[in-house]
Amino acid sequence: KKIHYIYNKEMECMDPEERRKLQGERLRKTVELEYANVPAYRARMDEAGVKPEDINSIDDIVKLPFMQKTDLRDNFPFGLFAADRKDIIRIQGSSGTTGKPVVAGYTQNDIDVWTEMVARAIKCAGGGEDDVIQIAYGYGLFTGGLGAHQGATKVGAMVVPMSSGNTQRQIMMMKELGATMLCCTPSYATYLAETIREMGIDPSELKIKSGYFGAEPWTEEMRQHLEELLDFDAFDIYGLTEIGGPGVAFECFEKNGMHINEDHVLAEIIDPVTEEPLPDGVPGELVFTTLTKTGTPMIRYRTHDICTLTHGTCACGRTTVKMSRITGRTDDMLVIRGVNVFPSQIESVLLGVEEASAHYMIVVDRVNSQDKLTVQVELKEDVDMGDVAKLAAIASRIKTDIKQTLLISAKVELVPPKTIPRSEGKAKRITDNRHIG
Ligand code: ADP
Ligand code: ZN
Ligand code: K
Repeated sequence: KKIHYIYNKEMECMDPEERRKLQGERLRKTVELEYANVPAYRARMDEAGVKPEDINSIDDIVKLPFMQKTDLRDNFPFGLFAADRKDIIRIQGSSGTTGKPVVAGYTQNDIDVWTEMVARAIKCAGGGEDDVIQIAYGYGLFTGGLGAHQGATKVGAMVVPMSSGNTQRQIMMMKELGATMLCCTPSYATYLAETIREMGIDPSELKIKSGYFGAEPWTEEMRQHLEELLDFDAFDIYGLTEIGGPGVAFECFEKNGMHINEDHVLAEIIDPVTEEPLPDGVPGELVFTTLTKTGTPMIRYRTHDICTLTHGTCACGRTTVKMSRITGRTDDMLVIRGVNVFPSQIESVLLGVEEASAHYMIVVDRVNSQDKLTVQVELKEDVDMGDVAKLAAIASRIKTDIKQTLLISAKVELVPPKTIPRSEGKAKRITDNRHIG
């Protein structure tokens, strides 16, 4: 049942030495562009005493300074753009650390590169002209919806841009239109699959053969559960807005790691403390350099995602390096329904609420395969716990503020003073009951 479809043999199955040469040339070009057009990074290169002329092969990458999410925030919104404003044709973004979203600008070239990366993934799972591909990722600033859409369009499939939500309608359309592939977050896929079963629909009544699921961590157990429910092949797909969105890496039928699109992005694994490169198989922080982006190129961008890399030729024929599933993060970012959430964002919302104390707890559960976010907020001593109407108004105000800042709904529970456990060391602000990783 394993069939190895390859969209771009030349690039995906390239001789590794030849690819390293190509990467070296593209790295040099990227660094030249960045040095010429992005003052913030030029300053950092000057400080490190490195010039574009010092970059003559990919081995020289270690000379270059790192970039971080804070660079995007500090230079928000356009400070890291390397292209002329008139050449930027799209903005995509994700939620960031201070309520300011992280945005990336795309030139036509960048959209084409991104589309190619997703097309490779879709083709790899058997997608093509005969397919009906249902996109149940959210459409909008979030890269999931449009990313999958562009790639599915590129391979010539009949695309059904459902966006996320409206579960009953999703299933009705899936059945009536004969969708053969599904793209969404793994938690939403599981919810859809479970609902399909609850509705008494047998997978044989559907035509779904495969799907790409990403934007949040998931496990091998979840894959097995999903594949049993829908009797199809479920694949992992990885990406991040800063590097170009979903499709940076994708699984093949071997289902043992995601192939990184190495002609477009260069991956490194480093020790997050010493910043030294780590060998294959040793878990560390994933660092990406874009090799072909012109809108917002990123150099040695620290993702905070933890995984391992494996080089070699895969049974599918690809020679591109594979990354393992993401097993954790080096910061306290939570990924809830595909949306990135930092506890500090919730804290800054609560700081603006007069009745709220500085004590809170973020609880994440998985109910019906969907992430549920609950924020427990301890009230100040002088709040009248008997005034039910007032409490309801406070809770609803906090809920609205969280939704506006984080773009995600949370349940808000107000608790009496002195009930959130105090800590003498590092405050424990998160209870994640999802057991992932
Ligand atoms: P995206 O639109 O791809 O979700 P974001 O910038 O919103 O991009 O989020 C990127 C982050 O989401 C990654 O750094 C990672 O933590 C998480 N992520 C994306 N895809 C996966 C995946 N397949 N497995 C685990 N985590 C993922
Ligand atoms: Zn493979
Ligand atoms: K995400």
